Parts: sequence; C-alpha cells; structure tokens
Amino acid sequence: MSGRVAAIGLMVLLAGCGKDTVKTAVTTADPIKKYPIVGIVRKVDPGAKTVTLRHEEIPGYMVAMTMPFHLEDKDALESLQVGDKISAILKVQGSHSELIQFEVTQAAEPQALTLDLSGSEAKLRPRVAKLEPGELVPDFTMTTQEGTPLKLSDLRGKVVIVTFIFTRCPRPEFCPKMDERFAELARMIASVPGRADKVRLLSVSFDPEHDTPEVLAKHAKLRGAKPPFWQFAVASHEELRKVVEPMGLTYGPMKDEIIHNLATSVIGPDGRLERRFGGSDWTSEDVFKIVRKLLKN
Ligand SMILES: [Cu+2]
Repeated sequence: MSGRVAAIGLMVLLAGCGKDTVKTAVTTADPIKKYPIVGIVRKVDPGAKTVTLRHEEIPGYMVAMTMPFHLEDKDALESLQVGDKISAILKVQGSHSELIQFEVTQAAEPQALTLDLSGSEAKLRPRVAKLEPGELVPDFTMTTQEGTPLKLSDLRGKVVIVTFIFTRCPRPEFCPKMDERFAELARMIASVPGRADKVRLLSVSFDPEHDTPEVLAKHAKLRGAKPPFWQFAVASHEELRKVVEPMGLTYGPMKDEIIHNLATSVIGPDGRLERRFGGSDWTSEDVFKIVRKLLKN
C-alpha cells in the first residue's frame, strides 16, 4: 500500500516538471542529456523543422560535423539565414534529439554576388553554386576500388547515381545509410536481367588520405557492391573541388574533424543532372522510379 502511494506521489511530482519531461520520462527509461552547441547555419528547412549546422565539437557527445538538427522554434526557423552563427542546447533523449534555447549570436554576412554575363547586359546576382536539373554535371576523375582511373564522363550513356561517402564514417544515419540505400537500389535495378548494364552506382569517397583502393575494395565487398555496376571510388580534393559545389556536397577538413553532408545525384545517360537529393530524406524507391523513367526514354 505505501509503495503504491509513493508511486502516485512520484507521478504527481513528475507532472509538475513540465509536459515534455513527463511524457518522455514516463514512456522511456532513457535519461535526458543536454549539451551546449555552437555552429553556423548551413541550411534551413522550416517544413521539416530542421536546421543544418556546421557545428564545433560537442564535448562528450560528437566530433565537429555538418548535420541537420530538429528545431521546434518556428520564429527562428522562419528568420534564420544561411551563415548565421548560433548557440543552443542540444537536448538528447534516447534516439530523439532537438535544439532548445536557440539563439543567433552573429548574423550572416550579405550573400556573395557574382557577375552574370549570360544576358545582353552584365548584372550582379547571388552566386548559384548548385546544379539545376538539366544542367551538365562537371567532369572529374576518380580512382576506382581496383586502382583504375575513372572519369565521370566515361559513364556517359548510362544512368549514373552518385553519392559521396567515406568508409570511416561513424554515424549510422550518414554514410552507412547511403551504403544501405545503394544496396537496396542495386537489388531493385538488377531484378530485371540486363538492366544493371545500363546503370552505374557510384560511391565516391572524399577521404583520399584513408580510403585507398584497397580500403575501398574491402569496404565494397562487405557492402556487397559488385563493380562495375556498383563501384566505390576515391577522388583527390583537387578533383572533388570541380563537383562539390555543383552537386551540393559539403565536406572537410579531414584531419581531426569530420564534416560533411549527404548529396546524392541521379545523372541521365546524356550526362545531365536529372535530380539531386540532399540529406537522407529519400528512399531507394524514389531513385528507382527515376532510373526506370530515364531508361524508358
Ligand atoms: Cu559520414
């Protein structure tokens, strides 16, 4: 009897702490942890309630990197600019995390302008770095897991799906997730005899310091990738510079910290961008549909 009274007492006590605390504290046994976070806004998605931050190391939690965070603060989501410096508290409970006490500590510099000479009159316009669908994807040279040089343009005539990874990636929702998606896609595409010949899956490492062809070959085998259909490759930083901005990839530096986002592109047989996916907010079915459409044309 006294035990039950104590339990009810505890619930009342918890109910007094605030709605959020009670809901999560009662439904899961995971403790709430809070970490101060500072970083720079790289992308804002008010619809998805996420802000992508390039953040500094979070001591005791994670190394510096660029990744999306959940943010409920509607005002902040609507007024944030890319380049804003922010500080917040990262509240983590089990697999759920979100930013609270979100504050802009320094507003972004005005957007970079570029001289546009394409029209009849020269004009200044905001720099557009990312490729739009229909635009030719710049060529670059890689080294495959077999140690062979490979240019993106060598794959002209095939539907090419490119993503960027590095094999040391510790975060399951990042590079390992891309590997998983590609494995699924590979299965879907190869389910019809002959179709795999018309498609190439390309996982390009941006970690040439570590991802040698030998390392990639081992990794590819673990992931069930069979070249040339699904090929792992690595490119130098100099070569990557040609495609990083157009393909929407952010990465580096690679010494003590790991910073990158996810960027996956579907390229048509004519070498033009069909569709670009940022983050992991897409499914293998999404890409498969596009591949089938491209193969019909
Ligand atoms: Cu990663």
